Amino acid sequence: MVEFKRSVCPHDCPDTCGLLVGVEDGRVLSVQGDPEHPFTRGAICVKVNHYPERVYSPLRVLHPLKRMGPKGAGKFERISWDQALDEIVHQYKQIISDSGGEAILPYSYAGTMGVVQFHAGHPFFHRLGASKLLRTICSATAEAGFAASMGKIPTTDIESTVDSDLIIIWGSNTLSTNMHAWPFFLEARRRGASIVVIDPYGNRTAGEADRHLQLKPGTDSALALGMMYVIIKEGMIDEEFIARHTIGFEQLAGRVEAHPPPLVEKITGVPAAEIERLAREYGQAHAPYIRTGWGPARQLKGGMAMRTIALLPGLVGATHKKGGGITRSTSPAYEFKMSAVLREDLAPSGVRSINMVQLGQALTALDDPPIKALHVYHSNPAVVAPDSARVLVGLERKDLFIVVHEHLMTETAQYADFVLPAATSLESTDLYRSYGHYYLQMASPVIEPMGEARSTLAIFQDLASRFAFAEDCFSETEEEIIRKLLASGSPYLDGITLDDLQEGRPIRLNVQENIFSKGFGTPSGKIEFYSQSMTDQGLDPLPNGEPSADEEGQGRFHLQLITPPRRQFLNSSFNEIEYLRNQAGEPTIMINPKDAATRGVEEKMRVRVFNDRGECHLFAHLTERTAPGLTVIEGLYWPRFMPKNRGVNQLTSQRLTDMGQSCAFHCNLVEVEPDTSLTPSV
Ligand SMILES: Nc1nc2c(c(=O)[nH]1)N[C@H]1C(S)=C(S)[C@@H](COP(=O)(O)OP(=O)(O)OC[C@H]3O[C@@H](n4cnc5c(=O)[nH]c(N)nc54)[C@H](O)[C@@H]3O)O[C@H]1N2
Ligand SMILES: Nc1nc2c(c(=O)[nH]1)N[C@H]1C(S)=C(S)[C@@H](COP(=O)(O)OP(=O)(O)OC[C@H]3O[C@@H](n4cnc5c(=O)[nH]c(N)nc54)[C@H](O)[C@@H]3O)O[C@H]1N2
Ligand SMILES: [Mo]
Repeated sequence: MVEFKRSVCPHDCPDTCGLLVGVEDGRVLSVQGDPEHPFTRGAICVKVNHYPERVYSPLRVLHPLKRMGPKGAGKFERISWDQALDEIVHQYKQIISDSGGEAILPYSYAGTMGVVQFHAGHPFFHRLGASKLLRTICSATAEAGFAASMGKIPTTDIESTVDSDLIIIWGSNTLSTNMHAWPFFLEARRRGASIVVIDPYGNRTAGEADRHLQLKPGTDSALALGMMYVIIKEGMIDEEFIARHTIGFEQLAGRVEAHPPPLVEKITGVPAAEIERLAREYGQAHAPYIRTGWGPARQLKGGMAMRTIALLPGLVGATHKKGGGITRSTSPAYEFKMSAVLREDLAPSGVRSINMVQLGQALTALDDPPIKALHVYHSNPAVVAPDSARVLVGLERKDLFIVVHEHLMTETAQYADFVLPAATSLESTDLYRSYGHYYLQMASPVIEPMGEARSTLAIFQDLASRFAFAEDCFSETEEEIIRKLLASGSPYLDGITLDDLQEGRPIRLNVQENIFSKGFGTPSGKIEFYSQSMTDQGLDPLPNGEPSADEEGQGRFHLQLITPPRRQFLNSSFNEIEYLRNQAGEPTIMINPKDAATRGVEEKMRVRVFNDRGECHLFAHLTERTAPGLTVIEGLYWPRFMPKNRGVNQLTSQRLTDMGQSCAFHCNLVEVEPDTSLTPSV
């Protein structure tokens, strides 16, 4: 008989869905949404709907494997756990005695968002004295830019937006990447709100919106300043709110003077009349609301872009209007006692940090000591990290020892010396926060681990015991760790216990109806139009409308390229599912018909896309959904499913953004030409 068991989606997505998993005779038959989850309400995405095909994928790694052939050739033999861990420990000890602990680099990100497993390697690598990894690849810039204006605080509850009368979706493909927000926006629309999308291309969400402002990538700060110009000039500001809850209005108003809509049109490509119209709607709405995505921040000046967008609510008092406000992330409300889990105190003082965005550089150019061992888990850097050509040169180094824990035989795993089989979320215990809603949920295993798969925590505890590390953290169970996490004293977690969580249902945090009612998280406690902390970082204290630009190859490569997510994949995950690959279709580049015509490119033609960093091959899709001068590649296909085995991150750069040191994934210049090499398509 099929039994339905509660679980939680572990993937890196704001929605953190409640799941009901159909299990019979210890086998997962189906994965559905849990109708009792108040935010996700029984709906799940097409990806997780196909989860059984991931759990039982022919590419699933079921046993520890040791490399047999040359690096990257994908030839492995099955070995025992003891042999694998003994040999890894032997190598690490050798490297530490030859070159010091810093020659070892952990590389992990958000394969699972479970708080326990996500952080399970931190104490081990700190105790080992390994180089620290700065986990900046995704949200660090958005977070830092937003924090300069409003502080590092939780933001508007998406559920409250049903009372908004103007919803601006600013650089988020909500329908694909945060789909459970959409029903709340639709309810607001049913009650009279309009939905406006601000995005460089006509993504799925723009297709369903009332209006789409198609700005040039990297010009958000200018656009927001243009809106401020109209709001201030036409007297639509909330003076009382500004006096009580903000600082620096006079300086801001001075800066805004230089951004009249006709000038902003030249920078952004958005017609001045459209800027004026949106500014008036925003200034006059009863409860204007902004959903910011991560897109505006994936630019070289992305921190400034997010900071400027986050100042708009301050002009009109939107944060204190029911239904209004701004949502970036909800995660700052999950105030766990992280120090007990991270154990940074175990790290030797002064140990170096390496930014994960610059993996290519770290593996090929770093000295004193060079990286001798790379330990990858919860991430697929051969595909997701920028500047793949450099990353691959690094991974191919014969003197680099690589360990990869994975569910699947990914591109990265193929370079490993040892591949360790990882348990999925359906096979392990964890606690899940969300960055899109305010429900905390715990999941216990619903099936036994497949093959010899083990959880991240179990693997690191076994490695620690081989090093004879004696601290408590190397022997605690998931439940003990969760209990520690909850004991932070945070009012948001007040009253939530392990016992409650073990029942498996989502539990709402103690968030007040207006999340901003306690003020803002900046040094002044107010929204900072003028920011001293920006000055302290050597940055402009006021919003600055200069656009972001890829400086490499200007004048030679004439098309901008953005590389946003695709509905059927989650970053590089879900490529393993044939159904989703078929749904995604062949990898394509969207190009405006005008740009295609001048390059002799026709619909469905195979093209070479290139710049100084690298090249990849895709199929052209000629469409007005992208403006002249802009190309779009949606989704991270595994290189093995791309012509000539080259992924899109061949084209992106390791340069760091202005704030938070993240990656400018959407700030690239490329050229496109017909692919004259006649290899048949994949
Ligand atoms: N189906 C699916 N869902 C996902 C993911 C996935 O890969 N697939 N990824 C997950 C992860 S890890 C994350 S972080 C989130 C990301 O979710 P999003 O924020 O939706 O993704 P982004 O890549 O940041 O791109 C968002 C939008 O920003 C636009 N954009 C690019 N440059 C600019 C710019 O300069 N200004 C403006 N205004 N817009 C710009 C892009 O065209 C895109 O439509 O989604 C999560 N959900
Ligand atoms: N060009 C371009 N590149 C991008 C982006 C973009 O928009 N454009 N988006 C960026 C963003 S927002 C992000 S967040 C990063 C994401 O980068 P990653 O965090 O590396 O994301 P995934 O590609 O999903 O790879 C996660 C891997 O972890 C594995 N995994 C999942 N669960 C577990 C587990 O429990 N244990 C172990 N051991 N492994 C597990 C999965 O099988 C998968 O191979 O990519 C970035 N890269
Ligand atoms: Mo991300």
